[in-house]
Amino acid sequence: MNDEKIKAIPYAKEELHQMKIGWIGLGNMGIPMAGNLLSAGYDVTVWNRTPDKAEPLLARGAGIADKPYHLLEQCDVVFTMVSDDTAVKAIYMEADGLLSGNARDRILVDMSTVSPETSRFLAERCRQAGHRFLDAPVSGSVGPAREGKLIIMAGGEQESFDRVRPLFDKLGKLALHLGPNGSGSSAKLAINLLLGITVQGVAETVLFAREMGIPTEQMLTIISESAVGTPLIKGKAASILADEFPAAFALKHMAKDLRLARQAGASSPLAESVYASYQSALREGLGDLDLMAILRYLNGAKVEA
Ligand code: NA7
Repeated sequence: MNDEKIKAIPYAKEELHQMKIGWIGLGNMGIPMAGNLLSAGYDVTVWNRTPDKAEPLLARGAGIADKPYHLLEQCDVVFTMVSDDTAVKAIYMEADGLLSGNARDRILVDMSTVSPETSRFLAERCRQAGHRFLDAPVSGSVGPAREGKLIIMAGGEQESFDRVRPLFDKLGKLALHLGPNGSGSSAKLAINLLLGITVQGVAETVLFAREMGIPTEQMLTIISESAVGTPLIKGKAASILADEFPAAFALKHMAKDLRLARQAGASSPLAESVYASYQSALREGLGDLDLMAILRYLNGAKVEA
């Protein structure tokens, strides 16, 4: 690898805004995140499989590339924020993919939630192509993404992390370097195991209380004010009361994360239990709703039993 060229990537404070940023993946998370980099004054160019989704960002001054590898040629740092392992591998490895062009010495940052194995695979392919790679998935859904308050868990070389850090600071309230490639993805699977368990725990508690005649609104207040009350539960209360679950974090993504955690070796009683229920909810067509719709699935399962 040509280290001189890598050192030439501008990262001195006054030069940061000269860095050209590429952003791939304009879903629920990608749009507000790329938007925060634009708001911070960065030069951002985007690519999305469905180009129409770029329009709100183009209206705010973003550029658009017609192929992922063109984006890499134009940019110093390229972020990906897409659905899953298949999507991110396609974006890196396909004919028009990031690694198919002639660019060298870039920093590629995958913020999607994928398996640690996929992160290590992409890191190695990037290394072979003369680039550096960070796996840097996030904890937090659309609200924190909009507010720039995500938690970013990164794996890869410390030096790459340090260079990208000012950008992470625009996307999140906390960015942690956890170790070599794959560490970020591993930490993400662990925190999302807790998220899946917590959300199912709230759903089970509300349903149990309802069965005993306790009104849901009051039960949610009790939970929120108790020792286990969290911003998550407060944030989901309106949705539970309305029985409407527009996706802040889609249930299909939680089902994927629990599957990946299981593949990575999570086999505890709770991990097995939530894995099974989110997969069943997915099969019942609840995947595009918010993960809190696990309540609807559990309620249905209770009625059927
Ligand atoms: P969304 O809102 O479902 O958005 C998914 C994005 O991934 C969107 O830009 C998709 O493009 C893109 N995508 C999906 N499959 C592909 C393939 N095969 N090729 C290229 N692009 C693809 O997800 P979120 O923003 O909520 O979540 C993103 C990640 O954060 C995910 O890993 C979560 O678990 C956490 P489209 O617009 O459909 O063309």
